[in-house]
Amino acid sequence: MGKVLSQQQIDQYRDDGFVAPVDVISEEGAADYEQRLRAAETQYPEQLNAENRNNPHLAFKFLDELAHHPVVLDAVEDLVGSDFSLWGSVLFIKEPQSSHFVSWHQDATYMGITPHNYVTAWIALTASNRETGCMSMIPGSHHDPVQLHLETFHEDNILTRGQQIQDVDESSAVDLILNPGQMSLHHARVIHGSQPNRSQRRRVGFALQAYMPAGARQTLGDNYWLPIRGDCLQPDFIALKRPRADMDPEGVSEREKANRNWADILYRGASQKRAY
Ligand SMILES: O=C(O)CCC(=O)C(=O)O
Repeated sequence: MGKVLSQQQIDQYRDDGFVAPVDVISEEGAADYEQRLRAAETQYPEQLNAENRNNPHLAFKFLDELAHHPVVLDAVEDLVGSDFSLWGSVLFIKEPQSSHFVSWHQDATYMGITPHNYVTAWIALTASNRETGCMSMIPGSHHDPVQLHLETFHEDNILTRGQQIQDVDESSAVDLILNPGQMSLHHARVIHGSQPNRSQRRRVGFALQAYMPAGARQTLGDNYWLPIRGDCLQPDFIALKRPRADMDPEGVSEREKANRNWADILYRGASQKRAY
């Protein structure tokens, strides 16, 4: 038994590479965060849009709050131990009746972080289900190495390179149905993807991507990290700061620095580069 996860959930993560659903905040709490997000998108459209969706927790206090939510951190601790930091975050938003999707992929492929023992917490701020385009996972696929990804750059594919693993056996896929305020946790190598949002509602996921246990390090770019719990920093780590308010100028510049570094890593050697 962990601090938040049951022994069965911890075993499921080890065996399958993911666990869901885990309650984080109430549905009302999630609706409140979603409202704050919408207000921030309206007020700062150049800071929060489909092409500027990475690391918003470094510039917006209400998202930093979610990244430090004790239930999220306790669940992560149950999976990776008590010393860990946060690499980044992504807002995965699918507008109502939009064609955007996420192809089958493994996060570890282009992240540049080794070893692959890190975990993403994906928090649903609105309902994530088959109709709105929830994530699906291939159980046990994290036991295999990183597989060949075809870089499609498909315009509806939300992933940076539209990277896609071919010939995935979809018959074993598990859909992660989440109510607003619930989260899923997934391993760096588990194969996953998601379908378009065919509903009239927005699907908003905030992915803390990812929490890294002590010892994990960036090998392709600068080692920028947000220290989270315990003894998590190494000598060449550069610690990022937390924002003191929404659009705190220091936070905005921390985010820009981290985003430039992340884009360089994600597009290293790519034949094309998109705006995010
Ligand atoms: O939000 C989605 O549909 C996909 C997110 C994803 O691939 C991830 O969090 O690793």
